[in-house]
Amino acid sequence: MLQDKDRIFKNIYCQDDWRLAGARRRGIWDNTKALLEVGPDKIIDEIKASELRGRGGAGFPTGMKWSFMPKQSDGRPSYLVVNADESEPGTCKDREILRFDPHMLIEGCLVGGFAMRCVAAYIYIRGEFYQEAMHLQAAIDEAYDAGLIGKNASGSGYDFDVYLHRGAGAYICGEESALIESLEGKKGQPRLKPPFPAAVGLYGCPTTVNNVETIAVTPTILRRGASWFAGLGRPKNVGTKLFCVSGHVNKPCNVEEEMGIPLRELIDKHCGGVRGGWDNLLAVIPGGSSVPMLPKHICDDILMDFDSLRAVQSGLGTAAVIVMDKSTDLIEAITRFAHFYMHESCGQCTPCREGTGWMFRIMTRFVKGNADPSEIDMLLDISKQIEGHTICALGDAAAWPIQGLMRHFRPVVEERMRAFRGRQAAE
Ligand code: L3W
Ligand code: SF4
Repeated sequence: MLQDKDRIFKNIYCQDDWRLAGARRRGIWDNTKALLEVGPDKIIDEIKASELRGRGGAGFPTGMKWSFMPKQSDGRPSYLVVNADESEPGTCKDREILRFDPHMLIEGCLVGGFAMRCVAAYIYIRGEFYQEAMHLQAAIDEAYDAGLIGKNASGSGYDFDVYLHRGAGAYICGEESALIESLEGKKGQPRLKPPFPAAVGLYGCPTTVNNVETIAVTPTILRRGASWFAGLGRPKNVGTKLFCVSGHVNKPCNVEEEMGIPLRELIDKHCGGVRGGWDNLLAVIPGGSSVPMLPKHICDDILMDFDSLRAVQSGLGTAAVIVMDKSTDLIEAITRFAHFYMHESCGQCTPCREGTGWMFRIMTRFVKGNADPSEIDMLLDISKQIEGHTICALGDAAAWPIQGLMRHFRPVVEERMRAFRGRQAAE
């Protein structure tokens, strides 16, 4: 279990003031100039050495991503874009940073922006996050007034602006290239990659898109050293992580823990255990709605990190842990997700646009049991036709929860169909 001395996020429950005075008490903006004095390349080397992986869902190595940005300008400015469009069902970790510790993010923007030679950071915040946007804007204003950002930011001799942009409630705008389109004032639809944003991003300029949590942890890593961060967790899965635990636990919570904590320890120590006890557990979705669920026997000793969860055909995703006890209708739960992805598909790719609706319609019949068992294979076939055949990961995200349900709970689905036929025969 993570010790208090290793906690990066000290105000996720707003025990202290979120404004500048409170932030300074927690060590934020403490001699930021010294962090920058080592120069951009050393900062990127340090972030590489820390082995930090992106906290938005994909786990891409942050230092490597930063190193893709041009070292010499070809006349185009470079930008940092922060993805604060937190919309993944089950996920509410960035929200706590935005409303209760916004200066952590702003200081991270300065450090990351400086390392990548960016002129500005654009923070794209989910439209529904009204209070968060108000807090963040107030904190940005405080940082300008105190000379921490803007001209000669923090006395570094470097000019750096931070802009806040509010989204309008589309999940797809959390996909980095759709987010860039939306920032540019266009309809939020993902772009084909490559080119990746580091080559052609916002307004056609070199851009890095990072998640809120990723950017927020970087000043602490620089202050405490890459080896401290890399020493927490497990090889290639290091550091601390914010977990959001919801569903059938006694005390749902957001908590910072060491990467690689056993799922059972996370639930028992921080959430008061599963409702009705561990034996009442049916399944867990370990990383937000986009990753496949895991049945109890895998949950018994699974570790919460990128590689452990990938090894069991799931993923850490956004570390949004959705706990489902034996009272859960898993078919209905996954059908609810299917509806979500159908609704949020931007409609550009035929497999996603048509397939998400098709899968949802089949799943609604599966909820009742009004289907033939052979349709399970047809549904899986449709999911395979979507997976990997679309412009962005939303198609995969729609396919995986259904595949996870059938991988682990196919007999439950078949039994529902048998029961339906039995009822019909009796009528
Ligand atoms: C340069 C290359 N850059 C990859 C960059 C790429 C991006 C990052 C990761 O999806 C997942 C998704 C959701 N040269 C590069 C390169 N990059 N190769 O690395 O890229 P990628 O494509 O692996 O992932 P992604 O499209 O960013 C993210 C899953 O996360 N997810 C949902 C997340 C939702 C939220 C939210 O609500 N806040 O984060 C949960 O599981 O399904 O699989 O920057 O440019 N060769
Ligand atoms: Fe749009 Fe779906 Fe294609 Fe993504 S996969 S670009 S959401 S249609």
